[in-house]
Amino acid sequence: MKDVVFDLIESEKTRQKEGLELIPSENYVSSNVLKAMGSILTNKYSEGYPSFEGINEWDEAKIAEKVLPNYRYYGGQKNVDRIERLAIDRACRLFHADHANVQPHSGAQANTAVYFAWCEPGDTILGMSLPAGGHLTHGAPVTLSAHVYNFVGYGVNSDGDIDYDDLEEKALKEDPKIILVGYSAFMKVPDFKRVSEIRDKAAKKFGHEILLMADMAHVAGLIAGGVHPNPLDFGFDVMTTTTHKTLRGPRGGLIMSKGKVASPLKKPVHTLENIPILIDRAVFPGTQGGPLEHIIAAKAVAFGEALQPSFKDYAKQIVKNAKVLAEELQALGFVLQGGGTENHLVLVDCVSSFGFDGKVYEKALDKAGLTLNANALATDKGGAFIPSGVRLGTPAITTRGFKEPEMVKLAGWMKQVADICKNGGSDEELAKIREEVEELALKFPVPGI
Ligand code: DSN
Repeated sequence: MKDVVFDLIESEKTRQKEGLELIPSENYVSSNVLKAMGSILTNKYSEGYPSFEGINEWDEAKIAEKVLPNYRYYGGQKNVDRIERLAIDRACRLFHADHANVQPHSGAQANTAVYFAWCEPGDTILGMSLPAGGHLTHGAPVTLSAHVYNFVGYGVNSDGDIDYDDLEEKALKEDPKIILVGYSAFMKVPDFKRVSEIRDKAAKKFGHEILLMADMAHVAGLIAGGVHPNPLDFGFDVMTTTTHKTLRGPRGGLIMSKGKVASPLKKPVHTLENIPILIDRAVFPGTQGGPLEHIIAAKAVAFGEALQPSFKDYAKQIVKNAKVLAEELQALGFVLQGGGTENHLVLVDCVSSFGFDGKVYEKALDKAGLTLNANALATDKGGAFIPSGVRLGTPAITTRGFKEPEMVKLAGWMKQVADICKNGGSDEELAKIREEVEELALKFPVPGI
């Protein structure tokens, strides 16, 4: 008997093919990534870790043929160990890290593990506040992170950039154990060097080590592709990310670190140098059980793809497309937070642009086959329920092969939808735009479908 779930998957395939995906945190994976995710590796338990011997050798053939010693709690690990080692080594190569933990099930799990590795309950963590563009797990009151740790938020200035003076003042006042840079709705390139200098100053003042952490979930693919600076090159100790956004891998998390790599079996001294082992112990057994080896295999495949020269072209095109889209929208009268973009993401201030909120615009765009999400702005009084803006980005459409001319078309449709909303237009008018969107979308296939 055919399960109705498969009918729904077919229907979702059609939605993905016929519409345009503009949510800046979404992407389309390759058929090889899909193949690894759907493999029999899901049958295997493998709590623990493969050996870290020979790390940084980057000798894939050797890893593939050698049976490695391991730190696992179940037998039958010979293939899983080699796959996980490949994922670790490729992640280290991509991001200039000394060590990588590829087991976090998500970005939220990755962040939780880092906090748990370095902090005691009640310790202070300095992070960008949610309304300013930070992530839920950076201390939003409804999350576990805020329940366990004392999060202090810094904000953005009127240009939409990090308010570095605010960050410095709080770092020197609040005695943080972690300083965290990362965001979900931010269109500037952070000054990692400046934050690193602030950390050093605060560490000197308070007389203890402070962990410098970057949550680069949104821009990891841009870093891998060489079009965004890498925090690990600027004195950061740890970088977390999801693997499914610009990085174009399976849905999951990843933690990269600088420091000494050693056996996770023995509890190390609590120093920054030992952060790789502290993190491994915090992921398993600290906060997770069995790793998802089918997802880890898909991560390895995606990292392999990101190491290819073509990925650099992809990353470059994401940013080029976002810049053209931002310019076109501005030329059509859209007000953008930050006055444009330096990465993959654009934040439209709908209230200032058209006088209606982001939810109204999101719903109308959806009817026209354009998917994005309503988003609060830094200055928003309405919060997450009546957001003034919408957030959109170019990673997914760039994967489909969209270039500058398609950005011009897209901006035009967005303007038409805004005008229809403003003039109280009908669903029929939106459906007409949808037909045009569909016609263009079908000319650019979605990988794996
Ligand atoms: N939910 C993600 C985003 O859309 O930005 C953040 O984890």
